[in-house]
Amino acid sequence: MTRVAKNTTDLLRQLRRLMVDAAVVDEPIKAYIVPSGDAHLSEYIAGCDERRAFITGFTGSAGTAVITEGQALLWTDGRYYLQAVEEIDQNWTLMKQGLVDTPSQSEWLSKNLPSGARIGVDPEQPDFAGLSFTTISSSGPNGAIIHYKPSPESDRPLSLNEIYLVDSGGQYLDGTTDVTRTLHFGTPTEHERECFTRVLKGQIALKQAIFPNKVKGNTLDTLARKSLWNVGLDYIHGTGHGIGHYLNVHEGPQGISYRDIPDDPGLQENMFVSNEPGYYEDGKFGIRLENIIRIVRANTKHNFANRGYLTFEDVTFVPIQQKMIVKELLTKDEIDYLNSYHAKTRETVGNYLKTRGDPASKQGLAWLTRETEPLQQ
Ligand SMILES: [Mn+2]
Repeated sequence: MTRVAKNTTDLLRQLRRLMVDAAVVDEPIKAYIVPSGDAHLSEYIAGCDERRAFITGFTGSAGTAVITEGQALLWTDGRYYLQAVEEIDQNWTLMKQGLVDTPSQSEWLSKNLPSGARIGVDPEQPDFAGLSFTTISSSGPNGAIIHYKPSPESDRPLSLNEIYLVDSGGQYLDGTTDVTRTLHFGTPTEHERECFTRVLKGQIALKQAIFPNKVKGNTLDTLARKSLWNVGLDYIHGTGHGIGHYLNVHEGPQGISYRDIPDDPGLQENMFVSNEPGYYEDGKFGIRLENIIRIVRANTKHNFANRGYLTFEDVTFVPIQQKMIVKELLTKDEIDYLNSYHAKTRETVGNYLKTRGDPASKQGLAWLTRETEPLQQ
């Protein structure tokens, strides 16, 4: 089979320009590594993951490219020496992996780069496959429409005087997400803050529930409403739905609702459900807070009838806006929960953002740090 080498002159020129572009990297990158594996480190990968083949022209299943300002090198093993020679153009140097004279990538980099030089690695492609449902992004009275879908006819500009609600989720190869946050960009009214705080108290009460194995979600629903009911408020949707794993974002049979779910088999370890109480005032605003929670074993002092006891752990980590909270309405236990939730959010999301050097991630990290400050008792 005769192969034709891919002309990579333009591609390399573009990549080298990006490696020093201040809008993309805050410090110039001296070497850029493009591995051939996908996000799962598989050797045989889908077309969309063929980044190394794209930049080098070499289509074999194993190989790593290293690009510096002046050189472009391809490491591959004995199975592919001949194929690589045919597929790479004159821009590339073949590094025959496995021969005694061939340095490893790290040996080559440490010998050829100045000390302290920055190296970039093509990020393992995120597993994002698409949205899990149409994003609900609603301002002011649109927020009171529980399944509001933005449209040119109903769109409203964001403002400093109205509550903003966003409910969004994605499909990832390793899971499905669904998260709602409610924010105010100006100064919320006392009433809006009280309603928000009561919704938050409901979300915390459900998250902290301890319950016997296989009780129906129906029996827990009241916990999420109690603080609203106390002052004569309520919401007319269920509190939690099951969620698929790279499947339907609403997936039964389990659920947490004031309505009876006839085929609910009862809540069991390792099921995932949403925890999303809300409050809506027609023509004015909508409030909803939604996390996905996982059912885990609880450590109880007793174990009546040997049923086993369960509780929930949070798997969604996004800050809860603190200006919306009336601290005096929270118990010490609720403040402790919120502070530990925010500490975990800062750690989990913050550590991820720190591994990325781009300006947007830096901005995100500064925002995250501000929004997860502990609430003083
Ligand atoms: Mn949901």
